[in-house]
Amino acid sequence: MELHSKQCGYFLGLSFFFAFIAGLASGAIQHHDFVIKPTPVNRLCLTQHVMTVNGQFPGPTLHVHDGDTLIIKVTNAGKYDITLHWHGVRQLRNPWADGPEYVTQCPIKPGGSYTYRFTIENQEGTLWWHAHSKWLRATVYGALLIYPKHGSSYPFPKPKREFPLMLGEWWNRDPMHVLRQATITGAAANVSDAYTINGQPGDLYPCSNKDTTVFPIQAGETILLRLINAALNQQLFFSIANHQMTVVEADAAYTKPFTTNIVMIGPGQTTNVLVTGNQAPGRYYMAATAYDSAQGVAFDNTTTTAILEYKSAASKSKKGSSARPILPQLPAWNDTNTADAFTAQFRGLSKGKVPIEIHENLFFTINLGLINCSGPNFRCQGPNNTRFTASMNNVSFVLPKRNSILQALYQNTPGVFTTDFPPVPPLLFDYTGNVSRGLWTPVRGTKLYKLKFGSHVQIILQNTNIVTTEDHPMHLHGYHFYVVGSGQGNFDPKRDPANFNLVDPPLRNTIGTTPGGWVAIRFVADNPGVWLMHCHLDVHIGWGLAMAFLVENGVGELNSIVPPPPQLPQC
Ligand SMILES: *[C@@H]1O[C@H](CO)[C@@H](O)[C@H](O)[C@H]1NC(C)=O
Ligand SMILES: *[C@@H]1O[C@H](CO)[C@@H](O)[C@H](O)[C@H]1NC(C)=O
Ligand SMILES: *[C@@H]1O[C@H](CO)[C@@H](O)[C@H](O)[C@H]1NC(C)=O
Ligand SMILES: *[C@@H]1O[C@H](CO)[C@@H](O)[C@H](O)[C@H]1NC(C)=O
Ligand SMILES: *[C@@H]1O[C@H](CO)[C@@H](O)[C@H](O)[C@H]1NC(C)=O
Ligand SMILES: *[C@@H]1O[C@H](CO)[C@@H](O)[C@H](O)[C@H]1NC(C)=O
Ligand SMILES: *[C@@H]1O[C@H](CO)[C@@H](O)[C@H](O)[C@H]1NC(C)=O
Ligand SMILES: [Cu+2]
Repeated sequence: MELHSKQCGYFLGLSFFFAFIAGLASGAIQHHDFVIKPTPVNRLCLTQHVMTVNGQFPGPTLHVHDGDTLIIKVTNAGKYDITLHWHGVRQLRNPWADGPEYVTQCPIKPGGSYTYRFTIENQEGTLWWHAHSKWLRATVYGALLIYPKHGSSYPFPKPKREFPLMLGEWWNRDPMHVLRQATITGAAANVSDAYTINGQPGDLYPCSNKDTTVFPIQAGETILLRLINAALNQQLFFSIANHQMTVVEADAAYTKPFTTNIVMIGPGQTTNVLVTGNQAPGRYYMAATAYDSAQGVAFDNTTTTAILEYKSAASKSKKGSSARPILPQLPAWNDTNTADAFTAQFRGLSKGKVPIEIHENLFFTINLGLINCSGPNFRCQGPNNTRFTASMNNVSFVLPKRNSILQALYQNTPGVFTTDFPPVPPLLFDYTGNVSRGLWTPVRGTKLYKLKFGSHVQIILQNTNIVTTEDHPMHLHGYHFYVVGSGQGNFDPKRDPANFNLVDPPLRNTIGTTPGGWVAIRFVADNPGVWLMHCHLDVHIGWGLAMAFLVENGVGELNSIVPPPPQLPQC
């Protein structure tokens, strides 16, 4: 085993499978200090102080190998409560490091700190980290790149160069103020002013030209782009002028390669693509714009660009002699057919086995909703004097305030949560048809669903036509899952399972529910803890589009939650 330059030291574990016992890891140990602080950032002709990690926007990229342990001390030198989430890291038996505020921990208060310790176990590829409190992740995010263990390699030829390509969303206001305004008014939040690629909006926006992100390529070589959708509220289409992309991995799981002109990527998802420099040397735009499936709802319809630049063309462009790069053709903002056709192409290359026998057959509706409003007018600015809400199985998720769910579970504190989340909708109705207005208002609660350790779980995520149908990118913490099927309309339990892919379904941690349709996922509940499942459009989480699983301990210490780390923040 060789020593990575960034690594402070390493231990040899007995073997990889016992790596996590008592914090002993088979990989290297990396220490990082993350200081959250307000930092001046200039975008779109305006300088704003936004929260960053270590003054960097986007935040630092973490480079690790499978098996490595990360010890990240987070100090909050900002003015807002904050937590960090390591999106897609399984955190086996270690929910204490997962991060969603009031779910697995109380937030880190201004002036406070908390050290996240976790080991990457049997995962490779592109993941990312982000704040998991309110809307702070608008600027507090970065890439988490997991390379294969030393001595092993990718299941495709090693690319000449690799780049994270993070899609983001930018407001000309403090995103926390945008959220606060929406919380007060009950209306949809203001849409963003720009999308970004690695923090830069690109040439199509004011005052952005000179900082447009450039990705270098040499004629004939193949590079790897690690796409991450870090936008708060928007699925995005991405394309590169004149260049095809070969998808090889998503959400840190390898896929059977397929070639495409267009990628659709939802918030929370990652997609690795290979790009070959097989066009006339020059400069080509890469661009991303909204895929929006909701009816009659405002969205940011702008386009962010970066430049794929052949090295032989770079010197010419510096002299200012080159023409404007050509733009790729992007689909229309409402092109659900293209979005769904892209997602349907994924096939897994994973070593694991799809659960066949199912112990927990769950059916969750994904609903928007409206609350009839009787308060003062300024609080009722949703459609027709209402406030927006959202729910799963008609329960709008409420975060506790006095404690985190995990701490309450560990300390046996009653009154923080209940375990009566319904396994099926409390009311049967024509989910994707014309839903009677009387069904649009959910109940509120902090309801969890209990799973026995090791149980085989299937969930049908059914989109509904309450207010509007819409593609919701659903993310499950602590797990990745097989996406075994999807379809239009209402799921039919008699007909649809016959078409499930139980041979080579993709493994994901975030999957969209096609507007007015359903998606079926399966996983083995082998990771005890409290694990949030939620829509990764932050505007919807705030409305309650979430639930959580309580996965019970198995037999013995090796199948149980590890003890909490020292200095866990208190509420
Ligand atoms: C921002 O949202 C408020 C309502 O919350 C609305 O009145 C206002 O027009 C919005 N501004 C923009 C620029 O969309
Ligand atoms: C984006 O939306 C604005 C406001 O609705 C509209 O004026 C503009 O034409 C749209 N732009 C594009 C490129 O669709
Ligand atoms: C997409 O929106 C345009 C208007 O912007 C409309 O003409 C078109 O029919 C819509 N397409 C679909 C598939 O809904
Ligand atoms: C608001 O009310 C109008 C008029 O009654 C109706 O046409 C519209 O569908 C309503 N909108 C919503 C979202 O309920
Ligand atoms: C939907 O149902 C409501 C009553 O529940 C009815 O007034 C309305 O006409 C229906 N709309 C359609 C398009 O069927
Ligand atoms: C809310 O108001 C609408 C009429 O605007 C009505 O159809 C619906 O039943 C009401 N919902 C509740 C929960 O009171
Ligand atoms: C949700 O629960 C409320 C309160 O019981 C009820 O009025 C409403 O019809 C339910 N809606 C659905 C979709 O189950
Ligand atoms: Cu959503």
